[in-house]
Amino acid sequence: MTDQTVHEDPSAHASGNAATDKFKGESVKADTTPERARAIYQDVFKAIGEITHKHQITYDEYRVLKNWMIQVGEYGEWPLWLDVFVEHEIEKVNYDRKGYTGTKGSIEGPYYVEDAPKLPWKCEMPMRDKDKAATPLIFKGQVTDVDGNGLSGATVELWHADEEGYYSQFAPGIPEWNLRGTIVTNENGEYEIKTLQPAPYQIPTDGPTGWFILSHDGHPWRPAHLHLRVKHPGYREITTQLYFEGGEWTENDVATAVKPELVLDPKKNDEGQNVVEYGFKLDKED
Ligand code: MBD
Ligand code: FE
Repeated sequence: MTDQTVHEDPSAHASGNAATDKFKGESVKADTTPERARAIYQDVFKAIGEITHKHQITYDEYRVLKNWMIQVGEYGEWPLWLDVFVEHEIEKVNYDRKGYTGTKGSIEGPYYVEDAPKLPWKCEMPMRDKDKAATPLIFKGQVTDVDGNGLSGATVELWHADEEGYYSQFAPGIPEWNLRGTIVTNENGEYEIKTLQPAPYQIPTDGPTGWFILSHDGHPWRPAHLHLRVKHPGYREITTQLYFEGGEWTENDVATAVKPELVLDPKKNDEGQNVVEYGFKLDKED
């Protein structure tokens, strides 16, 4: 393999470090009291103690763990590893509360970028000629309140991977806002977006998150998905993902982030485009 082909590939190092750099730009704070912090840390260490005894963890294994954690940091993969293996439970605890009847949420993942360019309600996502060679996907619907009233001027942020499974800004050689946009709904809350049918996403296997998966004979795949964030003043914003019926890995997502309410079933139109309608229902802000 020549040097060039290595650098063409978005390696674990490159995508991990890009995700870490992006996250470092965010403001990070929580108003956790010392009492709450103590209760949480005591439970965490109790669980670690129990697991250590139950499995009689060896010194070799402890040293492998230490080395692996160092590598996760060096590859910039903490955002990736945490979002794949931990975020789904955090999402359920925080957004799947009783009393909300709006559209289900799902994890944000490591590749969201805010302030994607605004697009009109009926639009085509920014894409390259090679993206246009993929199967087009027409995604249309309406943002409403829980009673079905259209929400005009709502924003639907959409971001997803290209047909090869790469995200702009996290893999080299892709235009900055490729397959990213902030769509503004029309007077009835509607949108009609032309994009491409995404492909399954493979967690890089040349970095510590991939090694972790391979070490327990797991698979590194997420099903094909669209990421969305839907907002309107006065309503609870939704961060979610949509998946595809019958798609590879939809039943077996490495990130455990598929919910049955979030699976689309597009139909082909006469022009060979996939067409699907899906609406977003927003709960009132509490
Ligand atoms: C992704 O595309 C993603 O959505 C998540 C949650 C983790 C890794 C890659
Ligand atoms: Fe994703």
